[in-house]
Amino acid sequence: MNNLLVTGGAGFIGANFVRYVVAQHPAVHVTVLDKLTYAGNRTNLAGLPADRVQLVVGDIADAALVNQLVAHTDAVVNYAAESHNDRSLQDADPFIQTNIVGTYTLLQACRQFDVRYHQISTDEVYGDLPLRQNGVGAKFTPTSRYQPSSPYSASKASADLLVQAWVRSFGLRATISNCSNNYGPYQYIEKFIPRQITNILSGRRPKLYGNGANVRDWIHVTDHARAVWEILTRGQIGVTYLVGANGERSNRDVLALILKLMAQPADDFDWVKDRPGHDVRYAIDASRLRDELGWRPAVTDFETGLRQTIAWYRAHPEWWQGAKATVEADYRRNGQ
Ligand code: NAD
Ligand code: TDX
Repeated sequence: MNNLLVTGGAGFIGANFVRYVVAQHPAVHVTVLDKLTYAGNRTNLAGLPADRVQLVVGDIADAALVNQLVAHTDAVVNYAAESHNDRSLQDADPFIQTNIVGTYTLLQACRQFDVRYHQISTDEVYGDLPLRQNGVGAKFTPTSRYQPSSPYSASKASADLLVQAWVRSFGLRATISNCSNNYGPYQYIEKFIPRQITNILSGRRPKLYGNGANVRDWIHVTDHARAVWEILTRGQIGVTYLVGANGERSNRDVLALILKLMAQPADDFDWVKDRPGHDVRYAIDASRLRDELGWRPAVTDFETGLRQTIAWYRAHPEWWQGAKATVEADYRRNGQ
């Protein structure tokens, strides 16, 4: 596996994966195919050696371009997606086009050239879980039922089903990983954690949806990157791996920690309109990944990971300041 095609590699999780591969696997050359949408940023790949990483700006739904690139690669890892639930509620079109038609285009190319394929997916395809009662609650497993709630998660679920069908009907050598919420450097500032950090850094008040009780299962993005590498190189074809690090926290608790770490008063935030159809709780059972591939998260202390993430946004104002006013104006129009 010397030549990798990483689609969406100029986005948050994809860029962290590319950085991981360059640092840990010196024999591998990475071609990034990225459309550079509002969420893609070529500076996410800045400083990487030009002889190891090449960025091709283009669309995963462009069959001619995709075929040309896939013909010369050993494996494709597909991170490219429209990734934000709130946007999908405003306009689902790009989600259908990129997440479904784009995935289909990649699958057809990998089928034609017999190339190994890995689909990056989300725990959101399984819908949500009720809040824990007295600390007890179910988790998603690889056999959980698909019941997505939003246009975004429905488009990701659709893509997963296409991958499963291409494995079964055409013998495509593919795997899928469904990961929980990622945090870390290079995450676009529309997302919960970087939005609150950059709100504080720019003199705005953090915003909490609904009653803040919704639970997300946080994993550091570098642990996700290592999990994907293990699955890509040692995973069983046709199998789905769930990726998570036992990081369940309510949004209220995450915000409280951000406020504490940034030395702000505990009540210095606004309650805003809830997200329609807001998933209540996600939780991942990653036993298969742990037992079969021996994966373990390295960042097990959320407070340490969050402190480092805050430090990164503080140290890189030039990375986020240009987009901040527009992102917040869009949210304000929506009552959020
Ligand atoms: P992101 O929005 O930060 O990055 C997405 C990248 O894909 C951007 O660089 C964008 O330019 C690119 N892209 C979009 N449409 C494209 C197209 N048609 N052709 C080529 N490139 C295109 O998203 P992210 O948070 O890094 O998520 C990456 C993947 O991981 C997505 O598939 C997402 O569903 C999945 N995922 C995300 C999380 C999370 O917590 N963020 C959790 C689980 C799974
Ligand atoms: O300002 C906010 N206030 C707030 O309370 C924002 C932006 C979000 N929230 C809440 C909504 C969610 O309960 O925080 C939680 C996290 O929100 P997002 O960052 O939008 O993430 P989520 O909807 O959970 O989806 C994320 O994880 C799964 C990624 O964006 C998806 O791409 C991934 O599939």
